[in-house]
Amino acid sequence: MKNTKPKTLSRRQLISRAGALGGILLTGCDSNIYTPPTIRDGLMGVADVLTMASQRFLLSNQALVQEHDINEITKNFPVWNQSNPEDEEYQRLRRGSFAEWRLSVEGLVNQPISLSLEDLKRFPKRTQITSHICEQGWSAIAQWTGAPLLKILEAAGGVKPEARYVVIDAYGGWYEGYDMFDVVHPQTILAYGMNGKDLPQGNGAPVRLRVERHCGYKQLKFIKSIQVVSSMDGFGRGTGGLNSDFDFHWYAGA
Ligand SMILES: Nc1nc2c(c(=O)[nH]1)N[C@H]1C(S)=C(S)[C@@H](COP(=O)(O)O)O[C@H]1N2
Ligand SMILES: [Mo]
Repeated sequence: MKNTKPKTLSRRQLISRAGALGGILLTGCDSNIYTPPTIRDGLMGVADVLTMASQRFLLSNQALVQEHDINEITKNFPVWNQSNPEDEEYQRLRRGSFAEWRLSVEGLVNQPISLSLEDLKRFPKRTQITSHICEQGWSAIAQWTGAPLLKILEAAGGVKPEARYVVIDAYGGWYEGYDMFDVVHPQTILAYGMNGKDLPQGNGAPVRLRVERHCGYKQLKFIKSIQVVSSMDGFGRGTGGLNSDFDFHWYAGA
């Protein structure tokens, strides 16, 4: 993985370089607009800046969900639905303690990457204690530790201008689609830790998604790959997720 320092641009610079940009995306941005790590002097990808600036704008109005106290953590957090996908590849990786697990990040990113569990653990970490609310009538609180999804897309060189959704595939056949509001949300993490330990098998080892404004079924377990796409057409019924295909709402956030 490349490790490049983010640089900042003033709003004036950004506007002058992205001349065609209407005012709306910049409303609310201050002078420290973050630009993706692929952008360096003289190699300004206006499209990247636009995309990231608009993501920052999206981000600026997003509230965090409530985080709980460590003493509110639920003892015996349930293992729900799939607990150990039968998928042959998954079983092979599990026997090897996921040392050979690789997360591919592809589609509409500038530089597709493949990350091991160790790579993922080297990203800036976020730990959060949140409520998991299953649409099937239960809820529980746990502490999750992982890498922000936004940081992973940045490591893949940022997304292309036409990027609109992230589709995540899981071992065992589940998949889900997420829009950029959720993707860039600071509490959206690829979690490899739960309650201070490695993510247990039944709760999605080696890595699951936490997308905290959503119900249980969007908290995808046993993650296999990440794909950035411009449209959800062609996925299931075109609404973006196995559960959406079962008539759960694609967006059922709080
Ligand atoms: N791959 C995969 N992800 C999944 C599921 C699943 O069966 N397979 N179930 C979903 C549902 S409906 C819920 S409530 C949570 C359950 O997570 P848990 O087993 O950690 O309680 O995972 C979600 N993610
Ligand atoms: Mo659920």
